[in-house]
Parts: sequence; structure tokens; C-alpha cells
Amino acid sequence: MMRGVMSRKIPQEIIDLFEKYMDNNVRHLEKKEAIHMLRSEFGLDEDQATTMFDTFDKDKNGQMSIWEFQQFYVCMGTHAQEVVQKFKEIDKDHSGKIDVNEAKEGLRSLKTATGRDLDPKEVEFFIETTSDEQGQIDLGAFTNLLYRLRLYNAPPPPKDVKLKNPKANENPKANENPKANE
Ligand SMILES: [Ca+2]
Ligand SMILES: [Ca+2]
Repeated sequence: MMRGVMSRKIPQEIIDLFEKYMDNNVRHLEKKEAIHMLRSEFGLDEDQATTMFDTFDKDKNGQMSIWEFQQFYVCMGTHAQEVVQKFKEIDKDHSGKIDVNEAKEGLRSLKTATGRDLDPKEVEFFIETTSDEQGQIDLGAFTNLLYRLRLYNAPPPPKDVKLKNPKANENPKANENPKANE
């Protein structure tokens, strides 16, 4: 019973860092303090820190709670600046969001956990699973994408594998294999 409680505890390094910027014993930072923290601890500039704050202020109350900070820390950690830089590189027209074309181009420069390039099929998969209904990827979704990629250690898909084609069932040749009709 106690163990379950323990495992949900926030790691000490995260608490220590957060508490350096906390007033009193309230476990949240006002926007201004949070941005100050993001700048001094993670080397972000004002704009980048503001974007990060807005991205991770999940409940949009203008404060960063220690839970929100933990999310930031786990997703971005010391890579925050790198991630923002990468996002800007890929967002070629500086619209603040990555559209499908920018993503197709940009994701080719990203690596998986094992250090290989993404296969075009995987690029499509990651775009589909990351973008919003308008097919756009914002900085928050992008950080999430990079986080997933850091854990993604699957082998490259075989070259001759065909993606599932819904029309395959209409192909009469499928009936050549009797088992297909079971
Ligand atoms: Ca908040
Ligand atoms: Ca764009």
C-alpha cells in the first residue's frame, strides 16, 4: 500500500530545482517566476521560455505547478533548448506550427533511440499520430513526439512489407489460398 504512494512521488532532483524558485511553501510558480527558472536553469531565451510555459501550463491557470514542471522535466529535461531550436528549424515558414509538408521534410533529420534515420513509413506514422485535426504540430506535440522517439527502438520495417491496403480483399488472387476463406 505504501509502495504505491512512494512510486508516485516526484523525484528529489525535480523538487530541489523547483524549490529554488518557490516562494513560501506553495508548490507552484507564477508565470514570471517560472519563466525566470526556465531561462536560468535550461538556457532558454525569453520567447522560448514563454512558449514552454504556455505548452506545459496544462490547466491554463497562469501558474506552473510542480506536476506540470515534472512533465516538462521528464519530456524535455536538459534538452529544452535543443528541442526549441529543432522546432524552429523544421517550422520553415515560422508560423509557430509544423504542417504536414514541413514535418515530412523535418522528421527525416530526426533519429530513433538506436540512432538510425526514420523510414518514410515511420515518418508518416509519427506525423499521423502527432498532428491535430488540422494536420498541424505545435511545440507541445513536438516535444511529445521527440520524447516518444527517444524511447523508440524498433528495428526498421522490412523494405518489401506492404502497408495494409483495404482494397486487398477485392483482389481475386487472395482466393488462391484456401485458408484465406476460413
Ligand atoms: Ca498550471
Ligand atoms: Ca509552419
